[in-house]
Amino acid sequence: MNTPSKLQKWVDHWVELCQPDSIHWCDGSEEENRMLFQQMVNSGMAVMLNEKKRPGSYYFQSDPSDVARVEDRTFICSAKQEDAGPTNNWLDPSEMKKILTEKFRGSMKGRAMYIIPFSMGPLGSKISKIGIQITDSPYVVVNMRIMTRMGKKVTGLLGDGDFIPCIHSVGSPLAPGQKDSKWPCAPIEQKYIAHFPETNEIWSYGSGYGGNALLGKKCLALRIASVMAKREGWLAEHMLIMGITNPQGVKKYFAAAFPSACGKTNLAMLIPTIPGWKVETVGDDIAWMKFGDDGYLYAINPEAGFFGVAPFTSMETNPNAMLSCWANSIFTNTALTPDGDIWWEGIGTDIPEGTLTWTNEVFDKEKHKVAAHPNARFTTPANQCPCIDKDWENPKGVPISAFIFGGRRPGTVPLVYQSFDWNHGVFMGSIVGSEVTAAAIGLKAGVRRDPFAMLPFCGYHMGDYFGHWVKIGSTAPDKTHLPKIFNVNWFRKGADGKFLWPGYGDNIRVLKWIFGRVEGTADAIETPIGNVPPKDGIDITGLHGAEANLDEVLKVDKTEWLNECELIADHQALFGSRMPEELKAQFEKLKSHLNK
Ligand code: TSX
Ligand code: MN
Repeated sequence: MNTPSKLQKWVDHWVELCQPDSIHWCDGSEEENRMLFQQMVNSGMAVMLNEKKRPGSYYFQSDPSDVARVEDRTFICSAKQEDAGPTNNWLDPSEMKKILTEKFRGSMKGRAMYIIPFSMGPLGSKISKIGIQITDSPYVVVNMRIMTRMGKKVTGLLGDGDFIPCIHSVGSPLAPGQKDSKWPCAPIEQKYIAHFPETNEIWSYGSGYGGNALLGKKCLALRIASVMAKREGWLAEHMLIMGITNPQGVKKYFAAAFPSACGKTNLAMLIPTIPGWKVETVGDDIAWMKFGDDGYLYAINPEAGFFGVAPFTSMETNPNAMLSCWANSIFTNTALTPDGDIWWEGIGTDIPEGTLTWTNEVFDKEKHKVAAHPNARFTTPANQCPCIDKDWENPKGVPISAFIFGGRRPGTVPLVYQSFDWNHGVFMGSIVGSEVTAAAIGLKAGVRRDPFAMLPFCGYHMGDYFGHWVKIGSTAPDKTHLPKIFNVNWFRKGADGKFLWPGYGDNIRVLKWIFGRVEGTADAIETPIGNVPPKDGIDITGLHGAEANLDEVLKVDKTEWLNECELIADHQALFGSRMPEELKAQFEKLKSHLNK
């Protein structure tokens, strides 16, 4: 085969620097996949799960120091620091490349280098992007095979065209004869997840876990893509995409952004509790959106799998996720049962005697708080999801009718409200956040803002990001076809500290009102913060006792919102002169509504 020259030159450079023992061009085949798993089983990195319980599936335990994304070690290396903004770590690009070149020098000694051609988005879609990841981790290869379209079919499509270069090493070279560790990685202070937004490059060193290492996901599809999207006039967002069909058979698509721990994957795969309604999944994490020729905004899911948090996923909370990972899946940092299956807290069954914890000890409830790490993950192919949407791989994407924002707010924020207009909706997205307890984050308790759920994932200044959203609204080809914007809060609590809303499948009742608003059939009441449903606007048939809570969960309390405004003022100040005038004006309008 004639290897494309741009690609070959780039690979040659990294081979010379990293000095791997061997080079493997990934073709994405079954045989290659089997060979890699076999190799990892032989080395002790992987455990093959029981073929009868979990066919084609494997279990991994990471190093205890390498269990999550490392935000402190994640950098946006734009030429100017102010372009990275106050919420990103920054280092001068040439400075970063100098540091990392020395880290990568000889970093793959004793290991194989894998070259992974991958497409984010359906092959050949105009919205898709091709990346090439170099890595020395076979675990990364098998995960990328599930999470992206990977291998020979991508190389063929690429030709000598442009690709987004992604270089990755676990940063743990082997001396001759040195025995490998089970999960090689570098110490925390030597990890670097570096993005070069002006040249579309990703350099990741020292971690083998999730978003640090599977570079197509957070690094490419969000941080780099967000910058490309701003340059090119589209949107790369941290959003699920769901199809929703009413009993008359009318179907709409919604995209929704939530900070972590709000149950985004659960919402993407929701099973409605009102008869006749159907929810189908296009994606659970990332949406890339462009205007179509008809003036509607079309979304694709750039991923091909789900990399979901395992704990508290069960047949009760998310049967579709449980059924997705029945086979051909990878489990990382869950617990391992004696009969060769996986287990985690909240899976819905008692922990079997003799289960191994994620730290590979026999579980002892006196000694271990949990058996699975709270950030344990399943990696599973999207096409195994029972509720996958028939258009989930449509290269055109699906037309989005509504954006939904939300967070975990025990007070102040009603169950659902709609923005007055586009810019007001952008303002709503910009103030998204979850209330956290001091213990949870080791910091000040209170509302932790995560605008558009993009704070850890935006590759440029968040003030400019808000400006980009304003511009998408003002330059839309047909403003009447823009998605309507909503905010939801499943987590409001009563004076007794109990959740006021049942959540989960009953969230369809809220989605039904949103559906009706988009269709122009549902009523709303204007409040200072936006349009809320009238009490009879939320269908609570079959929900006993819910009527009593409905007033409280829908309530907009002026005093609470005036307090909220003080927090919003601090939040807006963070973005300084890059805060768009349009959003400052929205804030003034909110305060004047509340003071009327
Ligand atoms: O995912 C959640 N969703 C969205 C579902 C489509 N969770 C779990 C969040 C952590 C990942 C929820 N938790 C939701 C929710 O809508 N709501 C709640 C809060 C809640 C928890 C338990 C109950 C009710 C609400 N149970 C009973 O009242 C019996
Ligand atoms: Mn995410």
